[in-house]
Amino acid sequence: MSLKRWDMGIQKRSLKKHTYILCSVYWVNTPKLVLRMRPKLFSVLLLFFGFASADYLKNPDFETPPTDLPAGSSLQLNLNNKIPGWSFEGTVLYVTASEDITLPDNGHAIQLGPDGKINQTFFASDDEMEYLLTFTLAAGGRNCSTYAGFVVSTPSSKGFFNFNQQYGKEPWQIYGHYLGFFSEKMPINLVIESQETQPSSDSDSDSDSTCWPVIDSLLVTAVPTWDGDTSNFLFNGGFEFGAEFPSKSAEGILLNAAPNHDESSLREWTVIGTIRYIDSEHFFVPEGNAAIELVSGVSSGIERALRLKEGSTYILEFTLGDANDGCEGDFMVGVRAGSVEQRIMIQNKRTGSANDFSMTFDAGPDDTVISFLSYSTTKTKDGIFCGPMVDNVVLRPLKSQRSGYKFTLMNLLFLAAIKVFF
Ligand SMILES: [Ca+2]
Ligand SMILES: [Ca+2]
Repeated sequence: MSLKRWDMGIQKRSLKKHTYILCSVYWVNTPKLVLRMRPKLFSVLLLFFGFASADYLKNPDFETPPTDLPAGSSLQLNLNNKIPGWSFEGTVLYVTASEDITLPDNGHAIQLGPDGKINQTFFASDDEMEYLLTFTLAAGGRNCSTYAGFVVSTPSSKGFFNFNQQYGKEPWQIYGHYLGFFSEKMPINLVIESQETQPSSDSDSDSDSTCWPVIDSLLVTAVPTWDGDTSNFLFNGGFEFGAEFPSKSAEGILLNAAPNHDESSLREWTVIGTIRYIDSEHFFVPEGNAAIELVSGVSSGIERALRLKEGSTYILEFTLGDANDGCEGDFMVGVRAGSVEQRIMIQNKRTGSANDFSMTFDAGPDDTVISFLSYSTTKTKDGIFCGPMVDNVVLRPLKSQRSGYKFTLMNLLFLAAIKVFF
């Protein structure tokens, strides 16, 4: 009999225009024994789960122009116009990339003026899924003293966004947003409505210098719910589940504060302040396809509370470093696990480097809070906020980890002995 290979049992489930793959790992010769994936292997395998976006939205990039549109680069729509796939109200303009409005893919987009609103109803899949949105928000002009924003809402969620010069060099930014938990082909009304921000008290701005927001390239992603994995008590500790990265995501995806871990586009983590969701294609990511960067200075971070067995000892392992994005200065990161807190100084080598850390703690009677907070405010030489990178956060019982490694080692020795003698 063969004792030489792992067999990967793969279940492939197809949804309407949506496919994801579930993987499980078995040792071929011990069919009743399902070996737990080690966290690193688990994180890598998440890449193959492929929670891909489907074509939930029609005309998500507005490249199918409104009907009855005369020539021009920035046109206010009226009752004679229809935006394919979308309904609109109030002041809505169809804009073309120009010197005043820069878009990542050039092309066209929608600008929401005063009381401007667009909406589209899309249909959820049969299965119970979490829905996330990625979109591009562009500054609607130049020399703006204030940036009006917009509210993105569904029946289950609401988020306000406005352009913030502190988070990127480009005159556009990509944001992620949690839409809700839907199933059974539910109709979901996605509404995007402008909202003017109050000028700061020391600003002499008038209404002419308010730039109204431009929206483009909406991407809806369905993420399967996850029942957990005992090799890591922190689901999504590798940050592989989150808003989908568009191809032009060289500055990552900005994630605003999320009120709790359920309503977060960084699945299962509460977001504090603003963080940047970064991909391995454009940033240094120690493991897998994604990590996070704490970018809004002091108190920017992530948090997760969970119930652990009182009196038991746990180990929290994690990776901290720099994302190789031109950030200057060293980082101070506060890591909390229950009653234990450490402040860790990270030397920023500015080349994309990382170190692994761990800390042990005993669980108390209440929910245990795991958090990573930035205790430093750092910027690039261009004045763009940046900060420490976090990845590969693993929480598990200290005893299980030790016994798990012994178990694996004993099995390997046993198998080696069989191979030698038979
Ligand atoms: Ca477009
Ligand atoms: Ca990762």
